[in-house]
Amino acid sequence: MSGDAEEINFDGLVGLTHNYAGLSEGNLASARNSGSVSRPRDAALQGLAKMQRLRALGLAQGVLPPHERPNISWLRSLGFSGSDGEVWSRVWESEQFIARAAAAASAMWAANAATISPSADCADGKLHASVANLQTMLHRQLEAEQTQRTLERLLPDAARFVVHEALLPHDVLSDEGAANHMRMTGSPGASGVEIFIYGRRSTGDRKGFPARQTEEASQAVARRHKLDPGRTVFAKQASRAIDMGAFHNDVVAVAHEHVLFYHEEAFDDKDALLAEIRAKAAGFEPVFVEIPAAQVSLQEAVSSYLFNSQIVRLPGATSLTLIAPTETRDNNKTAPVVAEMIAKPGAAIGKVEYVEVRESMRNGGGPACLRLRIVMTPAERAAAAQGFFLDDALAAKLEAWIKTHYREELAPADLPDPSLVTETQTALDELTRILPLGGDFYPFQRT
Ligand code: SUG
Repeated sequence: MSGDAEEINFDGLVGLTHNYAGLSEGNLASARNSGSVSRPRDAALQGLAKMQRLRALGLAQGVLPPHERPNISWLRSLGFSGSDGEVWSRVWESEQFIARAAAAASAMWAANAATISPSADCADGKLHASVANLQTMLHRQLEAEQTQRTLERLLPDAARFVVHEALLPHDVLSDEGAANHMRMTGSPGASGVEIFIYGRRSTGDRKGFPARQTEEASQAVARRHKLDPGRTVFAKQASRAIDMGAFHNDVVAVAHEHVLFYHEEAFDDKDALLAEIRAKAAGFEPVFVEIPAAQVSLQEAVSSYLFNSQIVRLPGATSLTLIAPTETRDNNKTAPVVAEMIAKPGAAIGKVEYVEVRESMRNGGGPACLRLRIVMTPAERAAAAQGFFLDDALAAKLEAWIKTHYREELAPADLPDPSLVTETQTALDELTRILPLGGDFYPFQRT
């Protein structure tokens, strides 16, 4: 396979209704900040600044659009009627939980949009994407349909790309996308070992916080992507990690190229997992960078989001770079651990860059949650819709668009305001002319 393939991060642009509604049981930050005043404009600018920072470091970067929120077409399907503004006012009068779900800007966490398998791993030589059903949380399940449209716009060439619909949204097939999927490889374009981490099998008998990924869903995605069973690994996340607030695997582990960076207590049977990765790795020697619980407890891993970092290889670099949240730098347990790790001679991860994504962090979304990784060969990159790749001109347009349309603050009491509907629709309509989305991308444009 092509040695020139490149992993491209596609970040979700933070939506105009970014707010703290406490919608995600088991996500401690979401619960803690429930009811706080959010700052949508800062949130979107922080996300854009992270994308630009990675570009400045020499990496390719893409962007994915927010979804239509408030989600008026969904509310109409529940029987609310009248003008769009009236629909929005009426749902708040009788169904506040549903109203909050309809306002969530959670599509920003693109790591949950889909699971991606590069063409080098798939038996038919195509790049496969499976939209995640996100069925555990009502506000997140609403994302699947629009994500499908986005990925079909981004990856339009059926001869090269397969975009699979979300699995049937049921408890047994619960799927949260790339947040529970890792890939290890000698170089991005070579075939790799795909690692699926699930929290339970079937409906399970778990007490505790919800396990959002089932083994059945992971197996189905691997089958659909035509992965080689000899290069595919399935492993269970430690239940204790979930109960301590690691609602996705990417809160306690992240992999890039030959390196797996993880917390000692992330997995149910760590030794079996590492042995299977070693046995299935062909053409490269896996490196396991484990952070012991004695140095960073699970609780500190969750509050600092150390493992919700991106790992990247900067052009020409011999070691990898950790793109970590500033919360990791400001935590007196994790900051020295990172400093020590990168200072070791011959360290696999030899550099750290801290990024500020505070508004997203306060809902449990760190740097790694905000991006969907897609490994593309040069031919695939050329076949993808070019308007989703960030350059300075697009970044300037997006920045101006955010500054024009986003509210500075959004308090819980502001959400029922019917002018929020007009405001968001006006902004999103304009966005469909900045990104290659077209005049029928959002449901409100089709009615
Ligand atoms: O699904 N938070 C998201 C955070 C997703 C983080 N993604 C990854 N780990 N990859 C979630 O729990 C909170 C919304 C609110 O409470 O308003 C929320 O949906």
